[in-house]
Amino acid sequence: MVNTLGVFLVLLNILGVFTYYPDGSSDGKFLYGKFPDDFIWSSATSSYQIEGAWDVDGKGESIWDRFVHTSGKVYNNDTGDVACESYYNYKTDVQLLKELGVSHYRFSVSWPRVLPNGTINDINEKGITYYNNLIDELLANDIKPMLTLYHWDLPQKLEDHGGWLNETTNDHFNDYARLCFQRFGDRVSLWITFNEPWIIVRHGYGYGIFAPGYSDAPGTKTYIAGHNLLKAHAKAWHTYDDEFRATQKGTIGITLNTGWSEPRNASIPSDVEAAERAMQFDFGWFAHPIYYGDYPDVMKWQVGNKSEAQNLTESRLPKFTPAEIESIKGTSDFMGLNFYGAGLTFNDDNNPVGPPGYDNDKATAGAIDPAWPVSGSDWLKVTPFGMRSVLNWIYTTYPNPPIYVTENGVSDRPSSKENGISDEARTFYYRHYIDEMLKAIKLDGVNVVGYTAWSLMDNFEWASGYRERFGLHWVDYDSPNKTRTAKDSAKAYSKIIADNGFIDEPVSTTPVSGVASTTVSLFGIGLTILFFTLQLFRMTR
Ligand code: GBH
Repeated sequence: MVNTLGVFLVLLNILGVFTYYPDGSSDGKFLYGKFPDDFIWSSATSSYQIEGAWDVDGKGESIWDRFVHTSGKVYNNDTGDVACESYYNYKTDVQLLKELGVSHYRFSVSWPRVLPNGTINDINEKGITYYNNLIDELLANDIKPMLTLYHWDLPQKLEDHGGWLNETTNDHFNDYARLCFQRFGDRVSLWITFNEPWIIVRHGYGYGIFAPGYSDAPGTKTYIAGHNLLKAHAKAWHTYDDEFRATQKGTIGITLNTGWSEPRNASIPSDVEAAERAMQFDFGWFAHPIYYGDYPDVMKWQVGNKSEAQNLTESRLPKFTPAEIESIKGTSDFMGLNFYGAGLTFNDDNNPVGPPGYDNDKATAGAIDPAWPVSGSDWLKVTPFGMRSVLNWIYTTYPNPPIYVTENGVSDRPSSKENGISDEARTFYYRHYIDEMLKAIKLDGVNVVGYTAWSLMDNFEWASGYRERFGLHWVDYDSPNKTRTAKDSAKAYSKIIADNGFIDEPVSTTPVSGVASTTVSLFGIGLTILFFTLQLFRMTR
């Protein structure tokens, strides 16, 4: 039976109908086995999402403080003013990590907490002390810090001078980075410059749905901000490389996010081309300069042509000087990857209809398969196969960099604490995404060195406020200490860590879709035929 279905699905793949299986895996199987002995297990948070204490002990205002205090920007007008109050509860957080059994903790430093006006002229020692205490507490519990310098909370004072649209911000970032290397580098050896430049510029400068809230009508701000972020990243990398690496012996890289763009129909060449173009626009935009010095050709081509059609004399995509190309090339000791889910991609020359800009330049559109299990976030569908695909794409597109998965996780919107803690859907998600990562390592030879679950606990989910919960731990926002309670998924993740993988024993997981994941059933075949018919229907329309 298993083989019959397998052959059937392979045939469908050859026909190009779809390249993933009804259980959401890449090959219809669950792989048992262990991760490499030195594999790193971690969990993550970010400063603005958990710390609270937004105006305490000399902290300066950040662009997110300003944004959330502007009515109508965030769901329910929620703010991070208080959040999980990790500024006071950090010792509890460290105990949660210890309980999980992780070897690393990925957190971020709030730039305006240590430099209230963004510049080195005014150092807030109380802010430094907070991070020193956190780092010491981690080390005392045998957990290594993985420190992100910038997870979106730019000092508002720098925004007042143009923020990431003004190149002088790069120099301030470099000063801030150097200060962190000086003050924390004796105990921190894993550094991430920026978290998700793509989100920073697309959401913050293109659509205005994230701080600082610009809408990019002329289609230039997004690219200018991205250009500056890349140069700021390279600058900080060189500062570490020149001044600290020899003594501190750490590594420093960047974290990029991408979805996985699966061609909507693998037998339609324009779908295949569009999916690759989407990957280049989403991930290649930042990764290509870091590995090869410059933007991907397809981006230069698309933005150039579209700019010409607008009668502009120059492309809206800025150009690097030869010296900049040289200084950006090779500036990531590892690749940090934040991955959440896949989508089906096809060509769309007019997407979206409207003003020129990044999405119009990219000229692709996305769809989802209605069979994919949903999450608490509209943008996130449960698609484990995407993890293996994206890791393989990075492996083949770039010179086989060591990859840290720096975020992966799923949200829900439970109606009660009880429902929130019995989070089978999250357990399903983690088991299957981590298993696809295991396949990428074991079967495909991808150099994945670590994995980070987002998030250690429920927290302020940006424009979605507190409605969407991503935590392995439930946070009681109404309780005085913001009490954290382990969800079932925390226990499941702990077991994976303790086993360093999946031990071959009968496990029963309840897939969220209701389709049995490990038992191959007739229902699976029925579903497959349904997809097939749907695809045919789409092709003949
Ligand atoms: C990461 O962002 C962040 O690093 C982390 O802080 C965040 O909490 C986590 O993942 C979960 O979101 O595209 O219009 O639907 C991932 C990027 C940011 C993508 C929010 C989706 C929603 C707005 N996500 N975005 S929209």
